[in-house]
Amino acid sequence: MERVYIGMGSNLADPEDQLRSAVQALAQLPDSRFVGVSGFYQSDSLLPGQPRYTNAVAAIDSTLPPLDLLDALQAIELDQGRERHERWGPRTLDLDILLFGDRLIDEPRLQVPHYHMHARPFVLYPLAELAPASLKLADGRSLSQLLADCPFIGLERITA
Ligand code: PH2
Ligand code: MG
Ligand code: MG
Repeated sequence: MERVYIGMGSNLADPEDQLRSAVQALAQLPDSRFVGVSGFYQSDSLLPGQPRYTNAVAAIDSTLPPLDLLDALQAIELDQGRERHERWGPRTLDLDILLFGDRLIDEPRLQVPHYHMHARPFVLYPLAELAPASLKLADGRSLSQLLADCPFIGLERITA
């Protein structure tokens, strides 16, 4: 079993409900055990002119090969009405593999650790609810060091 952290985001069609449904779907993944989910956070989209996002991070333990997990996550995205028109367009559900054990994956369909996670408050703060502060990311910096460089700005935690 490897611990996998999954970033979740939605900015269409009742985002909180989308994330709750996604949690239910993650709990049904084969060869995997659901570990937990962070609180939900709202923030402005990185791209101007889009609705605000709701984000959270989930943790699972899994023996699925990474690309099989990616297929399963993309099936959940489609099941919840994801339509891919433009890169970074608004979406009902985005499920990103952030970390997969301590693996480094660089394949056309999947790069892990996720490229932009190191500086995104809507990824790092929910991740910190689930992962140890000593967790090392690919560049050798720990989660606590990354958080120190990533102020809690523009984030609003919306669940207790
Ligand atoms: N995802 C994007 C683009 N912009 N902004 C926020 N606040 N949260 C996201 O998850 C997000 C974004 C593309 O994946
Ligand atoms: Mg994303
Ligand atoms: Mg994505």
